Amino acid sequence: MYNVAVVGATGAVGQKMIEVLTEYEFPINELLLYASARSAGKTVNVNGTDVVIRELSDAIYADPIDIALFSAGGSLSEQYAPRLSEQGVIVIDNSSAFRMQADIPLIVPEVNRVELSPDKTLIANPNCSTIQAVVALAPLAEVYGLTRVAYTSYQAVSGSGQKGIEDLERGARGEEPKNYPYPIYDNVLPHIDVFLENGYTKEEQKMIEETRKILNAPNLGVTATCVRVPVRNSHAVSITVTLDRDATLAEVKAVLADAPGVVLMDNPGELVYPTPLDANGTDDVYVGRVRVDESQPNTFHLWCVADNVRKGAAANAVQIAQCMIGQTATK
Ligand code: A2P
Ligand code: 11C
Repeated sequence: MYNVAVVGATGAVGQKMIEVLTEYEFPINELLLYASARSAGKTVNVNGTDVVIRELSDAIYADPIDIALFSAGGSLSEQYAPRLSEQGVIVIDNSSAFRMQADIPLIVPEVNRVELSPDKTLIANPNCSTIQAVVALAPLAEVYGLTRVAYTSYQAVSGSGQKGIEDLERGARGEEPKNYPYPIYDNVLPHIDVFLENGYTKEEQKMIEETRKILNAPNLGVTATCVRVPVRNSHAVSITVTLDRDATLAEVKAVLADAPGVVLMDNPGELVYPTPLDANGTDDVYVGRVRVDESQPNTFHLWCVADNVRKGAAANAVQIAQCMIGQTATK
């Protein structure tokens, strides 16, 4: 049994972490919840027990924590996670603060859990749109090798946390947005996170770099266009993938049907393809619309959908924790 901390326990992802820990019956001795001074002293009912929220401060270093799940933003992770991990706490960080550091594992259990080791106690949880895409790509990478990947994402407002959801609701009431620069209601925005000098957004750059790191393919050609859509929850990613070796459509579908964490939902004749509403509340990655890209050799299109707050964040973090304590990752 472990003492488990959730840092950012009142946030969209933090709350889902608590829910997933309970649902997966994670072996918890004591659950310690941290948030800002605004929330300190409030209680959260977990499995019938009221847990008091603590204010995040240096006092955390003296608290009896075995495993800490961080989702309170990158700067707080930078401030607290390294020292806790040096003290031997297993820290799983949902921010982008450490993801691209060479000595820090960036883990999606279905793909690269072998990179976990007991002495690396600070572990990064990837970006939500990257997680679902690599779950679909990894089995193809293993069997055929990948030459090039092009993503276009359709990302739900819950990816921006509560303030994204509120902007969608504001728009539905005819009010102006407060979080996004333009209305998200009745609209789509080709803009997630800040713009970089090369014209990409930071979200696009994250998808590119994190894909290469997780698939252990530093030279893989990857490009991305990330788009915010007026959907409350669950991201979709359209993937165009060029394989190193020849494959038929039937072979590609068979590999995906067998892949861990993937549910193939692909029967256009019966109008079977995944949508965000299918993925909500689940931890699988749904793949459909698998077809040959007739414009280029050895290239396939995939449409993949997953719950960005669960598999894209909270559930993936808890699954990493399960791997670290030697449990089989649950779904
Ligand atoms: P709080 O609710 O007290 O502000 P989200 O990503 O959904 O916006 O959630 C952010 C999470 O990070 C919340 O739990 C929030 O707590 C927490 N948080 C924000 N700022 C701080 C801070 N300065 N110290 C501790 N936790 C913080
Ligand atoms: C979004 N993917 O949908 C983002 C949210 O690096 O963990 C998660 C950002 C991150 O806006």
